[in-house]
Amino acid sequence: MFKVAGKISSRLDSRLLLRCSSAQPLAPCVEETVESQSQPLNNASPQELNLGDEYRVVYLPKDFKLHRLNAGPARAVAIMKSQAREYYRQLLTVRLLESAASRLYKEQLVRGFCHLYMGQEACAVGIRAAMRSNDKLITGYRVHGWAYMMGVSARGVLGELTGRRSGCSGGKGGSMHMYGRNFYGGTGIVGDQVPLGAGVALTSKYLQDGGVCLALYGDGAANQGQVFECFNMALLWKLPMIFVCENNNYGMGTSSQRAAANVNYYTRGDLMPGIWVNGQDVLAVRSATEFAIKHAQQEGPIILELCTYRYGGHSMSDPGTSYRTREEIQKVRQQHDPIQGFGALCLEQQILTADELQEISQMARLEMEVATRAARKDGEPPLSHLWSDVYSGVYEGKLSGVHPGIEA
Ligand SMILES: Cc1ncc(C[n+]2csc(CCOP(=O)(O)OP(=O)(O)O)c2C)c(N)n1
Ligand SMILES: [Mg+2]
Repeated sequence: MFKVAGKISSRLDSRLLLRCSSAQPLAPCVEETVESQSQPLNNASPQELNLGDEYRVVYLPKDFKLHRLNAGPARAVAIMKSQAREYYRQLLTVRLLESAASRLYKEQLVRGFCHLYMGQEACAVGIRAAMRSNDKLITGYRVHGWAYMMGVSARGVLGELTGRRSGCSGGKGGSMHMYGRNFYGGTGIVGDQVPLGAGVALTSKYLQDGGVCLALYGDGAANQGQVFECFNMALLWKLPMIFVCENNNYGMGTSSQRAAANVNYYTRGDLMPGIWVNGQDVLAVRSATEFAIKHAQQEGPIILELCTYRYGGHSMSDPGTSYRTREEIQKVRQQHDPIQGFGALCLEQQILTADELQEISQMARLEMEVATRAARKDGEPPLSHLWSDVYSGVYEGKLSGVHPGIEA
């Protein structure tokens, strides 16, 4: 239990501030240190921070980098105890979900492609924490964790992977085709989520629903022409859109250094503002997304580059060690892991106790065990469902060349 009273400026007691340990930059962008560019500490008002009774104010260890912006996201951020519990639970659950997916794949219960999100969890949890109920999101094929974050149950995700009727797409979508409320998936074609996201943002603008659309794409996808076309259209039409480049340093078997002439993805929108963010820090991602949502609504599109790292290969069929070293992966795991980092922060700031972290972990493990069991045992969709869900209406038996099937 902790309570702090008074104005934000007086709360910024040095005891509450975290400072970064200055790591030497190596190949992956997660190793970078950043010169200070952000706003002064007293830029955020208590109202804006929406403080509860129990909270800490944390000073983000790594600064943001700004492109075409005079001021950036708040670096002094408040976190309530209830939020800390939830973020830790979500970070762990997304990690455990992917471990379960990996196990099921190795048991050959998941067929086809399977792209895991391990290492990038803070991106999803931080963005989700900042999103409002009318904001929308679309991402690529690395989608399992995102489906969970957008309201699909662990059973719905794992059941979809194993082709069960209990899966979130009825067992017919598989690894890359998961959807939810305000969640547009799940797309297998590299980069195509960006124009689709621009369409979603255009719809929000047209309907004046007050929402913004976040379109997530990788550093590899960032080199596609369609992404630049969307930058242009979004700027021209002032779309309420956030382009989120999850820079995990690698495409499919290639490092970003070899594939891109400009690896500063946050600067690649030309006239469009952009922000570089430490994507391993859930609170930095939350702060940047809150800033970007306001910007997208009031001014128009903006780019967030989330500097992150994926532990696994590109997909389950890629060992992920032919284009990077095991030592590099190990180093990021040990020094920049988003879950360990957030857990350590909670302990250091006395937001949560070791027992509380342990309890959250046990609950998350239990949830995943139950979901995994269901994903192994739930029934498959019946044969009669083979031609349903192709069109939005019900056309079974009415289309030429389609014959009624065998009922289950
Ligand atoms: C249009 C298209 N081209 C190529 C592929 C094959 N492909 C799948 S993922 C990928 C690399 C994408 O890398 P990145 O955008 O960095 O995302 P990450 O896998 O790192 O999350 C490629 C080339 C594809 N699916 N679609
Ligand atoms: Mg990548």
